Amino acid sequence: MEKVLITGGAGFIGSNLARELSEEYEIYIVDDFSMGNIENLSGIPNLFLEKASVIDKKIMRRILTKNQFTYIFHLAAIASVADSVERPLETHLVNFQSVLNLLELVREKQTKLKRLVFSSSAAVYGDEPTLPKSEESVIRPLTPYAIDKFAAEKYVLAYSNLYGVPTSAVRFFNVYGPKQNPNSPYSGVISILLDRCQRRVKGEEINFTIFGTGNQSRDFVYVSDVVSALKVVSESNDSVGEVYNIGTGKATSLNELVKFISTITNSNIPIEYKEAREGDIPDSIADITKLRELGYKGKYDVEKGLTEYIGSYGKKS
Ligand code: UD2
Repeated sequence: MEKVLITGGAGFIGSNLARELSEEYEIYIVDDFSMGNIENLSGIPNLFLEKASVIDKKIMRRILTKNQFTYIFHLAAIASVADSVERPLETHLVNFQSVLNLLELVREKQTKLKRLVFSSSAAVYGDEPTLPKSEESVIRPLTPYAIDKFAAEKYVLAYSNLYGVPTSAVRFFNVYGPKQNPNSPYSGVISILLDRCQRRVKGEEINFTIFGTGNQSRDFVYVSDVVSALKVVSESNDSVGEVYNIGTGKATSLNELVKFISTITNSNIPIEYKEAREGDIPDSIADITKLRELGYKGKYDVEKGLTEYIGSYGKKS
């Protein structure tokens, strides 16, 4: 069986990708379980798990020396923007240094690789207000997280031009779905809201906090669509050395989300409004023309995605 390496594979997006690819490949995961969870991987066949940080050079060298991978998905990251503002040095090691280290190992050791896909973020667009964001839009990274993602993305694509390492990068918009960890205040807003609604239904006295007016909107993309997009990007010959937005092309406001999720879970969740978070952008929408040109077709609008996600909690009203 051919092999796939997924860094951050015990996390939200990585574990969904691992499950999908495990039907066809042996899956190697490197994850330090800082946000990931072993339960995310339950029942996945053909799995080799290394509990380690991607900044551990020795372990990464061993894995990339002992195995030849067909695909590598670098999803490991400290995904909290706020954390990167608090601890720029530590997050830089994970969000940037690990990427360069991986690229060097791949250049040296991997001879059968069909693609390395790096997960970047819509954060690279920053607060420049023109919408929707295409891959050619102005880049204005404002935080250590966004700067690291952009720099890493550039390195990843340069390795394709300079050394012939087959690479691609993707910029995730707001991904949601099963296995997303709701336990940090900077977890995806949908995972937090759904967690609060479920706990409310179970009788907890709990609110949901909206930072700002709730009119802010995001391009929320369901994780199953993200997994198909990752497959399309990794398998296409045209995507070598290229970067792609992964979103839906439609935005939904926070207020609309609350209304929909509160109704479908029957939770009537009380809302508390607080001041907007510093640096919060009003709206975000992806232009996904470039991704569609590779043959990608999203299957989930936000209603369909939320309905499936809520159903997967086994709590459909
Ligand atoms: C997303 C990414 C972030 C970065 C950024 C780039 C996630 C989880 N985060 O941040 O890593 O790439 O995009 O633009 O995908 N909110 C509440 N209540 C809560 C939590 C959030 O009102 O309990 C608000 C928050 O202030 C924001 C919106 O909900 O206006 C979405 O928040 P988020 O943290 O899910 O995602 P975002 O777009 O800030």
